[in-house]
Amino acid sequence: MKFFMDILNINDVESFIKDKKVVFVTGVTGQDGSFMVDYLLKNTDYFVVGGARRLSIKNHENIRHLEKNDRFKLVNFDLSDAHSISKIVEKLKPEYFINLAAQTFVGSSWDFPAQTWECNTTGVIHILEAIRQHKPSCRFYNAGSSEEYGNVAYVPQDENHPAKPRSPYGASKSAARQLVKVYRESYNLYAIQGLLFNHEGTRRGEEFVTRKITKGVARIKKAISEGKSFEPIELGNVKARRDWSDAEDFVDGIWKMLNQEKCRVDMDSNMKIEEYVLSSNETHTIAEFVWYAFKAAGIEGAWHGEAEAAEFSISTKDAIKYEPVVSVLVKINPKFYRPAEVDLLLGDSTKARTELKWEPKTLFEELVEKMVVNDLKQIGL
Ligand code: NDP
Ligand code: GDR
Repeated sequence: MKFFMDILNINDVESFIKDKKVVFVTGVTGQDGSFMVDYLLKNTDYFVVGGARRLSIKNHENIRHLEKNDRFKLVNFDLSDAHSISKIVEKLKPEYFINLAAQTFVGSSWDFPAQTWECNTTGVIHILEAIRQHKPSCRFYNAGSSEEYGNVAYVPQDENHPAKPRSPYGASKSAARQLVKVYRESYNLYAIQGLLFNHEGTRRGEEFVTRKITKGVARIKKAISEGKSFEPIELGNVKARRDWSDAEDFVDGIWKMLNQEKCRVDMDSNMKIEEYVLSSNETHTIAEFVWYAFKAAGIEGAWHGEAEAAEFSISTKDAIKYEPVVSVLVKINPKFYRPAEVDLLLGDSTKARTELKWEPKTLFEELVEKMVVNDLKQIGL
């Protein structure tokens, strides 16, 4: 049965807070938000309030483990509602506001360009305005993305790379970055937008390519182990390259960006705060991810063919072992192609590693394996 936690009205949350110091995190039903809450509960003494919206089909699986945590509450929150955002900041007076909510799926941003803008850009104005008016000392983090780089000008991409977005999503994040900068400089707010490359994990949404692959691998592994036939995984552009890391490593980087030592200064002078790239500094194609994911499930395969005719199938020696159920494991379906693609992302996070002493702990192959093992476990393997 799907799990659902009570979402409180802001006035009800006030009674839990009393004089406690609060961190407000949005997007807590998603991947990063839920990991951020776990991180804060483990590493700080703050009371954590999560923003979540009302859903007709209720699914709070990523925060199920927090149900009985007495330092965590959920409050009604929607990026499109300026009034409620203002009320949240006014009543909670949070020390930190960490905005990890967004319309996050790049592919859908062509279908819903206005809604993407409304959430990812206008929503950020609502937050900045609320902070400016009700708690200007609140430290604000907004989630920026390597999608802002888009059609990259050079490789690897660092903090100085220009914005060249290729999707309504990338454009919405790029505009939000400018707004965060304008508010930071105009009102001396501690407001930053990190530049985060792809990060994945066991709570990754199922439409993103990594989780789609690892769930597909688990499904196929189960079919094979039961001697049944299976449908291949269908993907779009498998030649695109991404710089993938573990989301659990990135929440630490976000918290470090929000607590830059040199910024603990008087509030009268303009604060010198920096925005940072977080990345693994490695790049892999989707095709490589497929290979590693099947390998993690004990299935050796290889790619054959080009473009729409490309297929990933079980290697010959294993095919004999699996006959007669063996078929193609992955095929291309052009319906997953995007109107415009970001072909190559490769980050350079030297600045974060040097100045914040931040470093990703999980390597690419370990990340793939962790996701596959989790999905195998979820279906009883
Ligand atoms: P998810 O898709 O896992 O989570 C998105 C969250 O946003 C969900 O909790 C969702 O709630 C919430 N949300 C969506 N629309 C609204 C709205 N109108 N009002 C309130 N909440 C809303 O994303 P991630 O955790 O992966 O990403 C976190 C942030 O980091 C996002 O801003 C994303 O754009 C950015 N980012 C992510 C990267 C990645 O690789 N993961 C890389 C770079 C940037 P619900 O459950 O109700 O849908
Ligand atoms: P991305 O992630 O667009 O990088 O955005 P996604 O996993 O959706 O796509 C990565 C690459 O894989 C290609 N691809 C497919 N993608 C999906 N979703 N489904 C497929 O079947 C498929 N086949 C190939 C895509 O074309 C693309 O090149 C993520 C999100 O988390 C954003 O919110 C975040 O800002 C960026 O990462 C950094």
